[in-house]
Parts: sequence; C-alpha cells; structure tokens
Amino acid sequence: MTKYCKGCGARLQDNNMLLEGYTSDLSNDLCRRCFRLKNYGEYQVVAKTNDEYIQIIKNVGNTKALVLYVVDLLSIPEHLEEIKNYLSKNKVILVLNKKDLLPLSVTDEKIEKYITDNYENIFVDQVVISANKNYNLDKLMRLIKKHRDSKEVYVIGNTNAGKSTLMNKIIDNYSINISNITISSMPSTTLDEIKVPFNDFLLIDTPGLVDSYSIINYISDDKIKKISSHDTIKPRTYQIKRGQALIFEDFLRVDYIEGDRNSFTVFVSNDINIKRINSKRHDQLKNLSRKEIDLKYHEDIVISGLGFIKTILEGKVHVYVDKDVSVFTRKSLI
Ligand SMILES: Nc1nc2c(ncn2[C@@H]2O[C@H](COP(=O)(O)OP(=O)(O)OP(=O)(O)O)[C@@H](O)[C@H]2O)c(=O)[nH]1
Ligand SMILES: [Mg+2]
Repeated sequence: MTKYCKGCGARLQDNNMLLEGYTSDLSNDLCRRCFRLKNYGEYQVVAKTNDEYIQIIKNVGNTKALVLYVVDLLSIPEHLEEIKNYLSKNKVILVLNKKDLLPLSVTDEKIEKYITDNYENIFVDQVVISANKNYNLDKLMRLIKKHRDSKEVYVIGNTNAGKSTLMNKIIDNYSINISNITISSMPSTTLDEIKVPFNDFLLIDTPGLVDSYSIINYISDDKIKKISSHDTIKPRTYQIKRGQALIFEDFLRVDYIEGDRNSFTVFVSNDINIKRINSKRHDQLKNLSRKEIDLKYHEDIVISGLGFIKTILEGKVHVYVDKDVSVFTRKSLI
C-alpha cells in the first residue's frame, strides 16, 4: 500500500536513501529526513523545482476550492496579485502571518489598510495572524466558514511563509486530531500535498514556492537561521546623512547618495549586526551588485527575504546585494 510521510507529504520508500521519502522501515509514519529534522534539527536539502509548485497551484485553479494564501509579513511579495493568474476561479483569503515579529505599534488595521489600498478586490478577505502565537486564528476560522463552498481548503504560499505551522495549529486547536506536519526555518520543508481531514472538509498543505529572488538562496545556512527572526523585531532607527552607509553583516550595504538628512528605520531580525559607516572610507561589499533606487516620501526599501527599511524623505540610495536578490520600494507599510 502506498504510504505518505506525515511530516512532508513525500511518498515513503525504502529503496533509495538519496531520494525523498526514504525510510528504512515502511511501518514508520515519517521519512528519515523528517525524523531527523524533528528530533535533531538536522536539515537535509532537497532540490524542489518550482515547476512542481506551479503545477500544484494550477491544479488548485481547476477546482473551486477555497484557498488560504499565506504570506510572511516580513517578506510580502512585490506582486501579491499574481497568484490570481492561476486561481481566477477560486476564492482566495490572504493570510498575513508572523504578526508577532512586528512591534505592537504596527496595528492590524494599518496592515489591512495597506493591502486594501494596494490590492483592491483581489482577495475575498484578509486577516493578520500569528500562527506561532495562535493570534487571530478564531477570526481566520470564521472567514473559512464564511467563504467555503467546497470540500477542500488549500493552504498555499512561498516556502517558509508558515503554511505547515498554520495547518498544525488549526488541526490541534479546532479538531480532535493532533497534527504532526514537519516545520523548519529552512526552505522546502514540505515536499508534497498533505491532505488532512478536518471536521467536514479536507485541509491541504502544499510545498511552498521557492522565491528565487529571496536573499535566503544566496547566503550560508547559519546566516539563514540568523535572518529568520523568532522574536519581535526591535526596529533600529538611524539618522542618516548623504555620504553615509549601513552595512548588514556580509550580505548587504545601503549607501545614502543624495537627499537631506533622512531617517532609516530597519525592520530585520535583531540578530543581524548593522554598522553605520562613512561611505568614502570603506569599500566593504561594494563588489556586490549595485541597485540604484530613487526614494519618494515615506517609502520602504524591501530586501526580499530579509525585511525592510522605512525611510522618510526623498533621496537616492545605492543598495549592494547579490545580483539575484530583488530589492524594491513600496509606500510605507507602517
Ligand atoms: N515568528 C513566527 N514564526 C513563524 C510563524 N509561523 C511560522 N513561523 C516559522 O517560520 C518557519 C517556516 O515555517 P513552516 O511552517 O515550515 O513554513 P512552510 O510555509 O510550511 O514552508 P515550506 O514547507 O518550506 O513551504 C519556521 O521556522 C516557523 O517556526 C509565526 O506566526 N511567527
Ligand atoms: Mg511546509
């Protein structure tokens, strides 16, 4: 009988250690990779292609299932609306996760207003939650009840958005079952669909899209752990003059090239070291690819996968980072 790993959804097999779903004993519920991740925190890379992700999303688009589109509030994709290209027939609820990472001064209303102002009529509803802290899960459950008119509810979104964490929380809190889906701070933890019967419908976890523009793909594993914040971010504000720059460890440099004295408030993991330097005196990290950015009033500079810098005044900035990392500006989220 075909059996699937309860942690990552891969088909269990005992033939090839190097392939996903391997276990030495087919009576196990978990593959070896999930067992090790859960018990020892050891991560084994699996190369997942985004084609598989796109195929899953396309299949969802052929159903009328309700979709929960989970987004990490620290890494809101630049074009949230694009998901609807695949899901034109589905109702999609936008689930903005990891609220606990943002300071309390950032209210749900502010975030919701930002979404309604920028993505009007794309989503049937939206909700700000923290899966980790069980925050607003009741509200999410009410929205599911309100919009669900099919037997299936899919949970989709980029890798690391917190889809599996959310699945576990919903199942543990709102049904008699206990959920054991593997979660981790590393990308591509879930490998295939995981269907869990939930009260009178099926809740389906999916592998996440690997955002190829995210900084996560271009830094070492230990740095990935460092940039994945677990605690509420303490925003760090720098009064910054033309000719000064901020250096973030060994992966990011932001130079203030033109403009009046400005204020840069940085929302990234508290574990990341940031130094303010005089641009002329230090060449550090200038070997990275340079992106030139024109700032308007009250904009955020978003560095995919890392976080954002809230700025106040107009100006010109040079951002040095790996060439494949996307850097963009948006109207201030907060
Ligand atoms: N701070 C915070 N971290 C969260 C929250 N939800 C999930 N995480 C963390 O985010 C990381 C990724 O969580 P997963 O649930 O594995 O993410 P996923 O979307 O299933 O990822 P893939 O399976 O790789 O697509 C883990 O380190 C979680 O602990 C949350 O509400 N707050
Ligand atoms: Mg997952």
